[in-house]
Amino acid sequence: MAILTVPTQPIPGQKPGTSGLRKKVAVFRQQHYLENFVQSVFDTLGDLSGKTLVLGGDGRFHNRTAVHTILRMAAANGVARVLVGRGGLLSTPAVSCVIRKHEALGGIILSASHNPGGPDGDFGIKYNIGNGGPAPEGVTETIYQRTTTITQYRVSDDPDVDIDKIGRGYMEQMQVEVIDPVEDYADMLEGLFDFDAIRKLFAGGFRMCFDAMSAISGPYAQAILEGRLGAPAGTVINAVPLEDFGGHHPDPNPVNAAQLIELMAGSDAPDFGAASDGDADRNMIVGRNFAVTPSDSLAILAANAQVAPGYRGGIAGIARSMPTSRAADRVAEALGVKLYETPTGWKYFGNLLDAGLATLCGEESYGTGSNHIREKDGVWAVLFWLNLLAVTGKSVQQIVTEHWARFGRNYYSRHDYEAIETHAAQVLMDDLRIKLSNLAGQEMNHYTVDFADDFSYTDPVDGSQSAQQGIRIVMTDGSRIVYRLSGTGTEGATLRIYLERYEADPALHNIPTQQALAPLIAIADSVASIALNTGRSNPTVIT
Ligand code: VG1
Ligand code: CO
Repeated sequence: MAILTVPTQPIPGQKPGTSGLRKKVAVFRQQHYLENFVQSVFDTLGDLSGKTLVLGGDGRFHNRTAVHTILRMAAANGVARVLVGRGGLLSTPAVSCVIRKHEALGGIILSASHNPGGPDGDFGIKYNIGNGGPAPEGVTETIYQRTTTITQYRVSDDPDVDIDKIGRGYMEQMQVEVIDPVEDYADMLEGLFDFDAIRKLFAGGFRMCFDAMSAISGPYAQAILEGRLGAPAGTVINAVPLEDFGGHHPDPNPVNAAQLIELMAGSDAPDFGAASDGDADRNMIVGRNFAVTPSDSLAILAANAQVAPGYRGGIAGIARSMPTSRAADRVAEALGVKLYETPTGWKYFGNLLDAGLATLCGEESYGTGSNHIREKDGVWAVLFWLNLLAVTGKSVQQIVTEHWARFGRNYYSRHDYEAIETHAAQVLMDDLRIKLSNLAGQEMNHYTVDFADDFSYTDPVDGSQSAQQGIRIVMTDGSRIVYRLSGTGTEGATLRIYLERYEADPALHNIPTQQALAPLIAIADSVASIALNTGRSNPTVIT
């Protein structure tokens, strides 16, 4: 059949953010919008003959349409083979796994991750490179530049391959292989964790609740927890992926996963609770009436990594995003390994993992992962915790409080001001930048500012630099306030304020978090004149 060349024009604003290009569904449905971006990806990749790509998404509204469009374009652009998840579905960590296992050139992920979905919600697209991880800034910038000069795209008019049936079909010369979305991924996890120990745990009556939030982690969690590990049916709730996530916000934090938090606080609470986001790369860990702070989770997994067969040989290093608490730093020190501090976004971990410098990585935004793939991985983190619970026989709360007793506690919270006016947010950040140089040495609320700066990062592997990655005010006792603007939102701007205070004394480890951080919260408010600049007196989300 025919390969058509369709004339088009650049569409402004196709610049990928923290994690790919995210826009309202209505924007993606504009004529040529998706096509322009996809063609720009293909043009950036160059000669695609003989190459394999992986394709799948989190099943949100527009996923299926986009999968078919991309297949038609891939066929017209000379791609040799595409591995597509059945139904067009693949979680973000599964794409990473499949790229690596099948040595693909890269993959395209259709997801706006933790953003809401549905016809009025968000859609997104992201390109991952051959190591399985998000394209680094150099690549996304080239793709973006291409979107500003594009004049045409190529598309085949061959009939669609049935993506709901495992098997092979052809479009033009391109082979389309429809794969089981779960199998490769589940096999990989089985090699990392002590499935026998976890199976025994469940057989002994241990109860858990995994809230898939009507998103793509459902089929994975069911196949692994209820299938391979023998957890009772019903362990996974909201297990069926829905195009609009049931109208919920598929972001696993105590605010959005309220159903799970309520269950875990009840008198009949299971032993263990967990939740994952839209594309299954985030995780929230909850004990009985006890939510684990993601920064603590990273530190705890690092401190106990040897319980899992995949990490028995020890870890080479730990990497965390700058705003993530320094709990992991203390573990790295105790283990005698290096701690890397990167800008926000998983793409910055790729080089560290590839070079063998870091084994575990984490972000405060409910993201944890390791060198097993190049994305953060929600189900992986849950299995790591299950492995830890199975081996120690302790409760979640006991594990966390014992960790604090040994290393001290990093009280931690993030305050988000969502959908504020873009200009106001920019003014706030600009004002802060101007103030920075005068802050060192100032005393505020019994704290003394040690230094204040705008975080910039030089990648230790390839020397690439990233500036303006978050304004931080660091106190002489190590407490920190960090300000950044979100790079994943689709409405106005979102200001994130990250707050951290270290407390060594176990007698002081049970203060409610917001209370423990109150003096820092007050400083953060006054230094940035939040109310004045944003017109808001309170954050919209506190994690
Ligand atoms: C947020 C988080 C960041 C995470 C990113 C993608 O970015 O802060 O830690 O890597 O989302 O996660 P931002 O720029 O909005 O702060 V996901 O699960 O949405 O791919
Ligand atoms: Co996600």
